[in-house]
Amino acid sequence: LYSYFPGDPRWPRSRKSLTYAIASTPETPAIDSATLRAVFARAFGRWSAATTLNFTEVAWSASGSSTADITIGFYAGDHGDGEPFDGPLGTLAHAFSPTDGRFHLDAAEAWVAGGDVARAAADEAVDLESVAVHEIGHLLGLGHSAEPGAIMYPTITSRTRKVELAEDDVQGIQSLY
Ligand code: TQI
Ligand code: CA
Ligand code: ZN
Ligand code: ZN
Repeated sequence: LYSYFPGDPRWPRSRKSLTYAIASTPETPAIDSATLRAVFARAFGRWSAATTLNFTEVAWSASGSSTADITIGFYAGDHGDGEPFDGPLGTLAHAFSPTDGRFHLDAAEAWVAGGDVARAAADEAVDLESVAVHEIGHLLGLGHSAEPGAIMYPTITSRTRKVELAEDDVQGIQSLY
């Protein structure tokens, strides 16, 4: 079964349209920017298909005054929020609960975007879209699920792709929004 963050935080019901921006940090992996944007667009699309929410990419503002609801960025090691990343594998990414909107990815991972992760050269290759779909669940207020088939189930293996919402994820998000 799905769960929520303590206190059931959620985006206000009046906010059906949320915006996101992809930060250009120095640690952003050398993934072609069109591919990167397409992966996040597909990941958000899976959640919008199950709800009345919709997500629009807006430009990242380097001045720090980004108006996006959700900000996505790649960082290595200690990046100033008290939850340092740990190099390859271990923690892959983390997302804060609504309505914080921060979504950070560990720049040290062997990210695979839009390709066939099972055929990736690195044993530690991680499928970016799979992690993004899971973290977006957190950004929207879902905690972990006890259902092994769910996107929100707290296990992921390298070189594995898991991007389809399970019935449990759909029920969880529909009960929040
Ligand atoms: N990051 C953890 C996660 O997203 C961070 C975390 C730990 C967390 N406990 C939490 C977030 C409680 C919210 C609430 O779960 S991770 C998975 C999964 C990670 C883990 O890098 O370990 C996925 C990233 F679910 F497989 F464990 C993506 Cl899919
Ligand atoms: Ca890591
Ligand atoms: Zn962080
Ligand atoms: Zn999680």
